[in-house]
Amino acid sequence: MPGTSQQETLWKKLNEFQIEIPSWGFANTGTRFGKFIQPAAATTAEEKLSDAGQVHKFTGCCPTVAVHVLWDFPQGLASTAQVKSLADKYGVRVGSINPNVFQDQEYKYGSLGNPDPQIRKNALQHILDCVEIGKQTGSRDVSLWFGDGSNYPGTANIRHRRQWFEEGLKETHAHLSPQQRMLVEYKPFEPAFYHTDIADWGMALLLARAAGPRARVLVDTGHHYQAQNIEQIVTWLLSENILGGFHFNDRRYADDDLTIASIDPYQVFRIFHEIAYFEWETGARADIAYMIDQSHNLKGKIEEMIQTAVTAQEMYAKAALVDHAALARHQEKCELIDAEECLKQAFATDVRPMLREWRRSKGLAEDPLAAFRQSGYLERIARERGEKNKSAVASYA
Ligand code: PSV
Ligand code: MN
Repeated sequence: MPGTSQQETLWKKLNEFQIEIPSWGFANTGTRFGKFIQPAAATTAEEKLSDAGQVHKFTGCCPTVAVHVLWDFPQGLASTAQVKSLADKYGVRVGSINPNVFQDQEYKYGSLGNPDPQIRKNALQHILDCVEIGKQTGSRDVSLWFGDGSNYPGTANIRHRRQWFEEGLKETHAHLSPQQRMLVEYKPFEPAFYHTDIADWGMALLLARAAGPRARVLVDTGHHYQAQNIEQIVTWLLSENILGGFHFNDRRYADDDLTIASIDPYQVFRIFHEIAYFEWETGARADIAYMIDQSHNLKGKIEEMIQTAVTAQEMYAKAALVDHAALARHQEKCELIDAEECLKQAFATDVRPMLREWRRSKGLAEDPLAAFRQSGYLERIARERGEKNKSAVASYA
């Protein structure tokens, strides 16, 4: 058990920290230039949930799985009971519900922002089905991302589309149960390359406010322009009490969906630090859904997910070590070097021994990745799924 008060704080933080993993992180994915198929990749919702169960079993901090309805619910709403019982079977719970209104042909010119009222209605109906799925699975969040936008100047009425979004999101909010929330995710470009209907945190905030009190903003770390100060956005959303959740991933160029902290660990640390500092100052727990949104194209999918969860814990733990009282004093007096050193000191601390101790106390393996590798699960699923995945290559070629 931890002795000093700093250790106790850290322990408490680790007990609280959970991060949701996405079902789509276990499936074969790629870029628009092609997919590299892995023999162990999950090919069904059941396989995704089984893999997610392994991640939670070895890390102890990933009890929920975000689902993408079009990809994981073959019969839509009618698949709900089955997906829920599969999650139970593999020791996880269904987490945030992600509607998919970007893939079908009818969404070529948009979903809730489409000039065709019938297509807007269809998109809304799918989202409302997702709200219903969330009620049945007991999930709190319906997580909304839209590919809507346009590719060429002058081709879309941006004001009308904003209005249609406001209407669709208000309608969605009206169907939420008191336990549910809706999260509005923003993204500046891709798949649309001229304008995106919900391009940044300001637009997401205004739409969430218009929708109603249980709407919040979702920050996907990959959805910003280069050099944007994401932790500042986080502090503003916290101050406005409208930060609902994160999609964590890292990137070097655009929305690369790389492993969390693989390119810029200090960035994730700074985000966690601003949240911890807010909590220290206000005495309130920030009610935030931490989620991963990564595309595991080249690394082994389950291994990358375990690496991700462990790294997220490390960054979260480092941020918990910042001496907030000292930082506040140094900021007050504009003692720049001392203030900055408060962050650097915490960031430089090796929290891994402490994490090993925390895992031991929970009956978990000290090294989740090594324990998973020793379990034989990967070899087994590669054998079982190998043929199916081979034919995926054939059908792709
Ligand atoms: C879009 O880039 C996004 O970040 C949204 O969250 C989607 O739901 C997810 O990726 C998966 O495509
Ligand atoms: Mn995302």
